[in-house]
Amino acid sequence: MKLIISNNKKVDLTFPKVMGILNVTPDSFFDGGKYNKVSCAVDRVFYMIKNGATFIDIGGESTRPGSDIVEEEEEMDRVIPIIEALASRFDTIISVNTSRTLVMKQSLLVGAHLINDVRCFSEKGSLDVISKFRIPICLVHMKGTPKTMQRKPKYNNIISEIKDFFSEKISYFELHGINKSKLLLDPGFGFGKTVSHNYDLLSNLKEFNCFELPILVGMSRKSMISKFLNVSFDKCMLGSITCAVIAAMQGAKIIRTHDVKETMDALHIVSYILKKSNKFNNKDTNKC
Ligand code: 7PM
Repeated sequence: MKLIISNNKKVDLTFPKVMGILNVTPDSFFDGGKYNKVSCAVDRVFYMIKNGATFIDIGGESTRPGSDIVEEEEEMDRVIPIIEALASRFDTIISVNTSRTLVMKQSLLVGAHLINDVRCFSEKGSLDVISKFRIPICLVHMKGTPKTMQRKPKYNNIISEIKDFFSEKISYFELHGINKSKLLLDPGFGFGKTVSHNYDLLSNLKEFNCFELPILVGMSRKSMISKFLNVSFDKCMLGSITCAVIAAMQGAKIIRTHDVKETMDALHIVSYILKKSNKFNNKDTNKC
C-alpha cells in the first residue's frame, strides 16, 4: 500500500509508519506550551525525524475533551510560521490538524502536505481547498464536538456505526471530486468514546481494513490509557506503545504518537513479525 502525497513524494505503507505530534497550543494536556516558538518547534521536529518519524502532525487548536474554541487569527499565528520553517528545512510530510478553511489554505500555500481535520471538513469552503490542492486528507470519526463529546457517548454497535460513517464519507468525498486514493481513515480514539468504547474499537480495528485505505490511529497518552491504568498522562508511554502494537498488528498504517523513538522500536519488531507471517498486505480481510 502506497500513499501519494504529490508528484514527487510517495510513502510506502507496506509496514506501519510513525506520525510525530507537535502541539503548538499553549494548553495541551501533555506537551502544551513547550514548542510554540519557531526555533523550539524546529528542534523538536528535527529530533522526531532523526528518531524515525515519517509524518509530523501540527496542531494549533486543542481538541481534547472540554476544550474551548480558539480564534482563527490566533490559530493562524501559531501554526503558519512553524509550517513555513519546517517545510523549508525538512523533507518530512507535514500534516496540519485544523478544521478551518483559511488555516488549511494558508498551510498548503506555505508547504504543508496533508490535512487532518477531526471535524471532517465541515467548514464552508474546506472541500474546495482540498480538492484544488489535491492533497491527502485524514477522515476522523467523532461523535459530538470537542466541547461536548465526552458527555455520556452511546453506541449500539460502535464498529458498524463507524463503518457506516466511513462509507458515507468516502462516497461524499468521491462525489465531490476527491480521489479515494487521497483518503486516510481514523476511527477517532477519545472523540466521543468511553474508555470501554475505545477498547472495543482497538480490539476490532482490523474490521476497518475492508475499505482498503490506510488506517491512522491516535491513542498516545489519551485517557483510554491513563484512566484505565489509573496513572497520570506523563506515565502513559508504555501503555500507549502497547496500544500502538495492538493496532499495528491488525494492519494500522500510521501511528500518531508523542513518543517517536520508543514507538519506532516497537514498530520495527511488529514489521518483522508481519513480514514473517506474511500479514503486511491485509489480504486476509473481508469486504465491508
Ligand atoms: C482526546 C485526547 C481527544 C487528546 C483528542 C486528543 C487525534 C487527532 C487529536 C487522533 C487524528 C490532543 C488530542 N487526536 N487527529 N488529533 N487522530 N487524526 O492532543 O486520534 O488534544 S487531539
